[in-house]
Amino acid sequence: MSMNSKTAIVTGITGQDGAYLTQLLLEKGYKVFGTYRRTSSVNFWRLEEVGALGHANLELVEHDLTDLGASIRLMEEAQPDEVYNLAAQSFVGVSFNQPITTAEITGLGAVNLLEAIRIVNPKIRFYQASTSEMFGEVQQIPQTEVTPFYPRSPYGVAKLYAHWMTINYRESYGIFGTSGILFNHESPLRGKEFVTRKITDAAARISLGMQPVLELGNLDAKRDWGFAKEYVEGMWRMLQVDTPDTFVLATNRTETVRDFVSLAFKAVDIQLDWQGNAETEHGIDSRTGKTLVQVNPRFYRPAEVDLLIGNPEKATQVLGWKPQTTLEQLCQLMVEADLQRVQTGKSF
Ligand code: NDP
Ligand code: GDR
Repeated sequence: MSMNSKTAIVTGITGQDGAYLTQLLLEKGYKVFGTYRRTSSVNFWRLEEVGALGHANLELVEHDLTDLGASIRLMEEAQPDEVYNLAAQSFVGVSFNQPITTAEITGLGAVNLLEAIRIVNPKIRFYQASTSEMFGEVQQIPQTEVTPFYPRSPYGVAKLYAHWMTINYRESYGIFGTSGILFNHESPLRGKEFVTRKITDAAARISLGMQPVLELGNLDAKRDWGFAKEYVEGMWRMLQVDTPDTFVLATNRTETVRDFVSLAFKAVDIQLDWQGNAETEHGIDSRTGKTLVQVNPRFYRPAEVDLLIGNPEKATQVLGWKPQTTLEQLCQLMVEADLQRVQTGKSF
């Protein structure tokens, strides 16, 4: 017997958040239509990792966010109560080289779904995956739901457009459009191009003698990093309250990329000493004197977001949501997962 007869669409089901949210919704008894885009080889390893692949209540549907007709048919076919729009060209670095694609997927893609909802059934509740990247250049800290936006990348600009369109559909058509402004959230399911997972994977490989050195870009960037599994719970809670709104999810703690590197190496018993600065900076193994981390300007971005730190007080008060996992615990669990993967020859 199902505990819940609700149906949800999750776009971007092959991504980090898509996997955790699907796991959560299935546990709650939802029927889930998970959308993925066609690729030459399937990409369901995260769904497999969370035990969702093959679940009787999970239907995988091929869908590209840039196709309005497909979005309308998706709503008609699934008849969902809730839509979680997690699909995006989500990598900030790439958005500088692919600004148009990013605008089409990350910006207009959300509007395709909103239009489909407006046409098929305006009662469908919609969650938009907004981002702390919309704050960009620091205007005030900690950032909250009322902090002015100043995005610093084509990704941030595209997300800001989708964010405002969600609010506009809420105000214009009474659609339950909610936007979660989520600060960075990480996990062992994070893609390896993002900095935390790049670091934990490298720490594991370096400690096992399988990689000589880790190359990174800006070590001074400060981020507010939380645990993804807790953040998808916040997304779900946002659609269970009576009124659509905007919520920040964050930990209210910020650390530099350099700090995260030190934590990850500590998790494999390597103490790093930092020497040099800017492009010459490098992290040295305090026992052997070997350089294990170095800066490569190839990973710098044309414009950077220097400092993010969010205040999740509204989410705590209205949704009862609070982050639980510390950065130390998060880093430790990511490093452990990567050590295990590397030792068992898994490449994801
Ligand atoms: P991922 O990069 O892990 O996942 C993105 C998903 O979008 C993937 O499933 C990807 O498919 C899919 N996708 C990309 N392009 C298209 C397209 N044209 N049509 C359909 N699907 C597409 O991101 P996360 O899970 O980390 O993040 C989820 C969402 O939350 C994203 O929108 C992200 O921008 C946003 N966000 C993330 C934060 C974070 O810290 N993780 C913080 C704030 C916001 P494929 O696997 O085929 O590439
Ligand atoms: P971000 O995440 O841009 O915050 O976007 P990312 O992990 O890519 O970068 C975080 C910070 O680390 C610096 N950095 C590097 N980044 C990467 N990827 N690779 C490097 O080698 C490297 N060296 C230093 C970056 O310059 C940056 O300052 C993520 C994504 O999940 C978005 O989709 C989401 O919206 C935001 O988080 C919140």
